[in-house]
Amino acid sequence: MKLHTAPKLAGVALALVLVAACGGTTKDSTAGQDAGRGTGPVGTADPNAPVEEGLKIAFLPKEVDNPYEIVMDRGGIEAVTEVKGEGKEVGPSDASASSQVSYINTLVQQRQDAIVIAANDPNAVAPALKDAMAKGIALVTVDSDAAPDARQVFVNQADSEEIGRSQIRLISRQVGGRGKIAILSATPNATNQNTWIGFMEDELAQHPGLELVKVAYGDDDDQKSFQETQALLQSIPDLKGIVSPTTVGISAAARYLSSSPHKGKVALTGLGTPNQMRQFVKDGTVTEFALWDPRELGYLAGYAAAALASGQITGAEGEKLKAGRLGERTIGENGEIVLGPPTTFDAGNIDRYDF
Ligand code: RAM
Repeated sequence: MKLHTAPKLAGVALALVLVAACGGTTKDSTAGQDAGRGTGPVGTADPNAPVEEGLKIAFLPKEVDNPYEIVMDRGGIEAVTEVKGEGKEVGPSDASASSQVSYINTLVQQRQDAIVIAANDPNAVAPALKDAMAKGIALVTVDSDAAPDARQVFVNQADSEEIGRSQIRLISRQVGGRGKIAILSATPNATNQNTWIGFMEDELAQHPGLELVKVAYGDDDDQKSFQETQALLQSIPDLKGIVSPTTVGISAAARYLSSSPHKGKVALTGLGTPNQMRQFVKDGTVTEFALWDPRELGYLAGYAAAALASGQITGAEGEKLKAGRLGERTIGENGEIVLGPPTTFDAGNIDRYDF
């Protein structure tokens, strides 16, 4: 039930009247309607509703020091600026399960119009997010989903199954289809990494020569990821490859490998930013890895938040989202919007990317 979306219809109706009357709508002009959001019956979207001006949209990353999340939220704020809103980023300094809860509560008190969150744990944040929605705040998850009933829309970077399966295909190619591999993940609770790892495990059935011997967790902390890499190499002497589906993990693992005797012998792939991985591709530590553009991911989420808060979309399957320079996207099953397929980077193309 998307209780929080319905009273926007009243806001939309009023907005349309205002458009007719004065040629535009602003946040203040519909504020009275917004106060009632979250109490009426389920509504339908009005794709022609104007995006309200002055929307307050907050971005809550997994953790504020993660370079990937910084770029993503910058892209989100860019979108909010384009629609004449006020965007900001606030968040915890660690990616632990409950670290975001107090931030959500503060954003509710501040009466933000929308929250865009990369959830550190699907369930730990759910009660606070549901409270936010009940109070009329539009809720978007991006990058890492929360429980589906605790948000309206999930902006996913790419098809989760394809991300997971392609990670195993990459490592299989790099180790010649045989040998022990390990995964260096982010936190044990991360929705996105756990979803991808599920598909990786599934894909392993197609690669009988590969043996997944351990899943380690670097907690999206650079130092811990570095140490976990060292521990993997010491405890599994015949390890052939590491898959790290986190930009923090793969860059720390590459740094460790690049100055160790394992460089070029133990394969490393995963999800990394070209800017963090460039030197390790050039020095032969890494041959191929993948990612999407985090700036565009945040940008898409910013547009989704503005469209939700303005009643253009409700998060129902089939609705269309107008997303600035990205054009139009259709909302899929379970309120999911997908950015697009990831790119695989190697020595031949990495210099063409700057993020
Ligand atoms: C890290 C985070 C983020 C993930 C990327 C690939 O920055 O875990 O959630 O999407 O890696």
